[in-house]
Parts: sequence; structure tokens; C-alpha cells
Amino acid sequence: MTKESRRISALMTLPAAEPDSYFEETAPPRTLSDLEDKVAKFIQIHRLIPGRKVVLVTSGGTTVPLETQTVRFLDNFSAGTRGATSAEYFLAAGYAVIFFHRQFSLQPYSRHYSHSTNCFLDFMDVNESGDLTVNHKYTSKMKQVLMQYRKAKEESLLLMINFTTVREYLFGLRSITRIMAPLRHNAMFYLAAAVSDFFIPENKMVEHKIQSSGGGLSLELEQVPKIIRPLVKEWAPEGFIISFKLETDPSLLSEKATKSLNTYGHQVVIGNILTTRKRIVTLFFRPEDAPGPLDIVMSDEELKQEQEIEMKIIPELVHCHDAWITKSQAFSN
Ligand code: PAZ
Repeated sequence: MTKESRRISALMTLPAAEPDSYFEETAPPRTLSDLEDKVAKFIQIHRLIPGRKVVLVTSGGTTVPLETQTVRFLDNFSAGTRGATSAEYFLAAGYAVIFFHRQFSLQPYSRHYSHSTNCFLDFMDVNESGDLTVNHKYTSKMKQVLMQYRKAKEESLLLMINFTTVREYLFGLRSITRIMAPLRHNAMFYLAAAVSDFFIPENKMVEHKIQSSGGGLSLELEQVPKIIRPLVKEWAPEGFIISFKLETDPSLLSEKATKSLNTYGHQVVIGNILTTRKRIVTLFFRPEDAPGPLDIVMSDEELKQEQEIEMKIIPELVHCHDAWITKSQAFSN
């Protein structure tokens, strides 16, 4: 195989495709209609409850397959901690939650015991009678988590839907937001997933496993369409929309977050830096909604006590969402 034939996509990084043409040119995932049925049933239940707010939480990273019969793919760092933790705080604040997450990433409640550093087996004992027990040091916290998990399940407050590839994410997000749109201002969209910015379109992907016998490999990727624009303008124009901006260079964060707000016109951008994301985030608002950005910071003491920054982020957003609902009601009266 020549070097040239081992290039598996276009030669230049192309500008992002328009979302409409992406959806026209890409086959939907096979699981999409099942996803739509589940979301529609969930929304039907919660629409009937006066004042019920529903939040879509996206969480974890997307994969970018390199072959249609996928052996290799590109991935990213996100474990889904932000999304899974936030979902718990939204549930505690009375929201119904659609948790749209990367398969096998952290999930609300089970996350407390699924970390490799926090394996559930370390919380168990076998007593003298040979029965399995929970070590007494952990029972109080475990009981609390279990009760919250059961409440969410029994009251049908949590719907879990998973994705793996960027294609599943994009199609799923479009369907979920469109189905949530009739909730109007009571719908919130909390887009914490780390979605790939680059991908290989289906028509440029090779079918079979790329062979290693030809030496090195060049990949040329195209830009994933910016779907926040149709989300804000078409799919759920009355929803309260929060996007995230992750950077590694702190000097870029404020400019890029502000640009995102100005370009798409949604309500909040949460800026965070990779290395400090559990200690500090900045909330950026539209000028008409707040005089300036808001830093949310965890003290050393709070972090030592294993408190989570989401305990401060979510109440702030709930407050903004309530103000947004009140304002919209005042307009419609
Ligand atoms: O999943 P995690 O808790 O490890 O990381 C959370 C995060 C950094 C992915 C999230 O806070 C975020 O910034 N998401 C958007 C990333 C982006 O596309 O800019």
C-alpha cells in the first residue's frame, strides 16, 4: 500500500458542514427510534405534572470511528464525572432528568461505587455467619445514596440513554431536544458532554480494518457540525440552554465563552480549564441577564471534605432557570 492510499479522508481540514447537510448525508443510528419512544414516554409522564421541570444532561466523551467495521476509534478524556454528579443535584432540586451519556461512563448514584479507586467490593464484608454485609464505616453514606437512587427510579424521574459515537450523539441530541420542545420554558439543556470537534464522514471512511503493514498512517478529519445553532434556533427555541467550554490555556477561556454566547444566543456558557475543572468554573451570561461572569470556586477545605463543585453550580442554574420561567410567564400574560 502506498503512502498516498493510506490517507483515509480529505486532504485538508474542511470547514464544518452545515447541520442540515450532515443529517441528510448521514444514516441515522439503528437505535434511534427506540430512543425516541423512550424519551416521548418520559416526557408524556412529566408534561402532566404542573410546574415539572425537565433537564437533559449530556455526559462523557464521544468516539470517532476510523473504519465502518470499527476496530479503531479516537476518543477523549471525559469520564462523565461532571454530568453524573450534576444529574444527582438536578434530581435533588426536583427536576426530572434525561441522562444522555457515553456508554460505560459514570452514572448518577452508581458513580459513588464504580470508580476504580472506589471499588464497591472494598465496601463489603462477610460476617461470622458467612453473610454478605456492608462495612459499618460506609453504611450511612451507602444508605443515603441507595434511598436517592430508589426515589429517582420509583418516581420515574431519571431516564438513562446512552451513546458511543459522535453520530449517535448528534442524532440522539436532535431527537431528544425536539421531543422536549413542547415543555417550552420548563425544559433545560445542560450540555456537559465532551463531543469530538472532528470526525470522518461515512462516505470517506474505509470499511475494513486499516492494515498496519504499510507503515505510518495519516488521518485528515473534518469538522463536526456546530449543532448548538439549530438547537437554539429551531429544535428547542424556548428552552434554557447551557453549553460548556473546555480549554487548557486559561487566556482563551473568557474570549471563547463570550464568543459562543454571542454567536448562538443561548443563556449560559460554563467555562472550565482541564486541570482545575473540579475546583473552579466560570458562568458566562448574556449582557441582558447579568452584569458579568460569575466564578464558582471550591475552597481547599471543601475539597478536603470531598464536596463537589456541582453542589454550587446546580443551585445557581436552577435560580437562573426559575427567573427565565417567571420572565416568560410575565411576557405571555
Ligand atoms: O467528564 P469530566 O467530569 O471528566 O469532564 C467534564 C468536562 C470537562 C468534559 C465538562 O465540564 C466540559 O467542559 N464539557 C464540554 C467540553 C467541550 O466540548 O468544550
